[in-house]
Amino acid sequence: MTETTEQHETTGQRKTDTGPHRAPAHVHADQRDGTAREDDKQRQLDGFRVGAEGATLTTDQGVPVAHDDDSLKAGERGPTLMEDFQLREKLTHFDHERIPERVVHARGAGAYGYFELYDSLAEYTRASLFTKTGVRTPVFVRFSTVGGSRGSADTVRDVRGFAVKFYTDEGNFDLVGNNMPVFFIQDGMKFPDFVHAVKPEPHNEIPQASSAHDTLWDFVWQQPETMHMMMWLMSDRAVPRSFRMMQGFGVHTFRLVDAQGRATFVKFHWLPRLGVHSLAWDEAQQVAGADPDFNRRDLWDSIEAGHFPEWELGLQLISEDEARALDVDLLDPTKLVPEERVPLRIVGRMVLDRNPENFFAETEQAAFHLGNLVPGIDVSEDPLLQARLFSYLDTQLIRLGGPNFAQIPVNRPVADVHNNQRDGYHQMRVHQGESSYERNTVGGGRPAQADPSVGYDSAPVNVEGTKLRRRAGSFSDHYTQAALFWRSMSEVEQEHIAAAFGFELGKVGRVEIREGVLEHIARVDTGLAERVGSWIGLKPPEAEPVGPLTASRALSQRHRPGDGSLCARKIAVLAADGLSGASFEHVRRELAELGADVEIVAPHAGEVSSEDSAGPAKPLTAAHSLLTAKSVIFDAVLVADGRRSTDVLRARPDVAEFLRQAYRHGKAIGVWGSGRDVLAAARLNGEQRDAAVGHGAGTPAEEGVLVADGSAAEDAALSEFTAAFGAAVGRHRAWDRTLPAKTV
Ligand code: HDD
Repeated sequence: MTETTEQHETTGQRKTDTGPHRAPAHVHADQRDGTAREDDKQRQLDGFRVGAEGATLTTDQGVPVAHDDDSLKAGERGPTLMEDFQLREKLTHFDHERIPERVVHARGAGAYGYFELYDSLAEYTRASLFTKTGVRTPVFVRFSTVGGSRGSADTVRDVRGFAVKFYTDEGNFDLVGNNMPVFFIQDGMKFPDFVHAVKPEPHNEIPQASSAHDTLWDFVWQQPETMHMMMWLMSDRAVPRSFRMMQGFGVHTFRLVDAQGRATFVKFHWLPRLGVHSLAWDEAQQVAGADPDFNRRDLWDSIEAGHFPEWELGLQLISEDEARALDVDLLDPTKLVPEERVPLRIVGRMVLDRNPENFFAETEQAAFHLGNLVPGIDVSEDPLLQARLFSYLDTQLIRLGGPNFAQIPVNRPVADVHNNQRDGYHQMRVHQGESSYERNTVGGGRPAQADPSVGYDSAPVNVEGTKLRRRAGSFSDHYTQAALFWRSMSEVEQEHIAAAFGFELGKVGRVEIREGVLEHIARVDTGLAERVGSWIGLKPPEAEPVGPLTASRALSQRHRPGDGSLCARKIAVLAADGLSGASFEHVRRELAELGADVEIVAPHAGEVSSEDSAGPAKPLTAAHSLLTAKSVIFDAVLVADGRRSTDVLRARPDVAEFLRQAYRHGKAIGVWGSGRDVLAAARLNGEQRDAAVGHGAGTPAEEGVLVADGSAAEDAALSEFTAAFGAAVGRHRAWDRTLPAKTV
């Protein structure tokens, strides 16, 4: 233990908490010009960070260990002695190294950063985080899947958790949301049922991290309030390309409360700078095998590379009067308020600029709680939200082993903590003084209750009613918004939704469940039910269409393309010995300048020989062989020029498959010089490709397929090609190319 840690642990939350400051490793100097607040959390964590530089191995008691390879035995070949305290301590610690995984959202990845307010909401709330413009409030964010175990794959079809902990100067505020704006159920009473239904089935614990099984769809059949959320779950939103490319939503309606106690309903939205982008379902399934850590790795790598993920925070602010005029009940978490009806007010941005240093200590031990509220922010009467207020604190008690988990470094507020909550497992603070109760005279009346002007106060909401167990009548329409979502989708998105229903119901064994769900789908849209029915061999029943027939453009991912930048997009360059080094370097440099991560994939990893017109040139390095790199882990593919290289590539079936797969998944494909021959040999789409090859530099032969003519030796032509290719990658996919009518 370092001196700093020792000092920290005995001084608790006093000002000495903020140990020696170390600049976050990956934050550029010019991005550190905010107020000091941004660094408060990192300074606090510094006091807990322990490095091993120059250290000697010791026991937990600090006793130096000189021999760590053998246990203490009675004779060289004799039994191990009970008195071997080194062995016992080592094994005991190891035996207890696991804590229960989260009962939902077990698999996740987190990062630190800051939230910066640029539009004050002082007219609505007294929360300092939403009133002091320019201030950077530190945050820790954890993204997650919901159903899978801690070791499950990232790219499964699922909702993604989007939990943000704001370390404000008034205490921690947690916004524990998802990447979808609605939820499966309306009342927390059904949460354990829903989770039991979606998790692996109890008799054989199959399937892992998948909703495609009987019990989940049985639940859907029996509980049609799920229908709106099931539309989202069957959509591309459930297979995000990257955590950096997801929207986030607080889901419930909350309240902002001003100093006079006036409350305004609020819904929180996070908008990714890179736009909202997804994987193709076929691709997502393959990535789960090729790189189960795909989303986690992407988050980590982009932060390490300095491409800091960024979101804007948008709020829908709704007064009590406006709420009454809406045609949805704001307390129903299966409903959203279309942005066309209540536009977003963009108030700030969140940037994630630092990876945790230890997964267990920080990400695994992070404890979020919907009830972590700060003055000026309050909950609503949404019955799902109300149940959550109980569940989060409760679950942390078992998961983190006692009531002192708020003292774990990642969970500690940067605001001072003083109260009379004492003792319990793992108390880290040494409280001084004789009193541990409030009100007291023995301890000088301290800690004293805060002045009402700074203390937390609930919104003075009028509540009265008769005790009853009943669902509000205003919650009863389960189909209109599901239909709104369907009608708002582009042709490609609709195609994916229909196929997803077909896939999931196709995995359901009981025909009565398929039929029951198809009836619900028919009530959403008969055309959709026809398409799903054709996948599962059932004729859908007749159903009246729900009305009114409206659409919300804002619900379609197509309307959120993002800024088109290539931040940490992964591009594979197919090449073999003899590639044209100069043109490769030219293309690589220009794409890297746009932020892309360009890697050579060759028949073998390691050194690849290169040539230019004068003969052999400086060898290049292949990051992957064709064995370790599948097309699915890249965003786009290029085939490099170089006759010797392309002669090898065009004869290889794995290269053809690489290109065909990228093509099927709508990815940008670019070839220059003799790379054209490899594209032709791959016959991406039957014979069609042969005819298409032969356009000028940067001219798309087809959407997202770019071919540079000749040897593309002239720099200008190659730059034109690279720019056009970069733009295609920035558009994420040529999705229309993948529509069934357009593929053979
Ligand atoms: Fe929950 C974890 C989001 C409904 C009970 N939830 C959890 C996490 C997220 C959400 C992002 C992971 C936090 C982390 O990264 O550690 N949950 C939601 C959203 C919901 C929702 C957006 C609906 C709008 N949850 C919900 C209900 C209940 C819970 C109705 C129970 C009544 N959720 C939990 C939990 C978890 C949890 C059991 C598991 C681990 C944890 O809390 O810390 O308490």
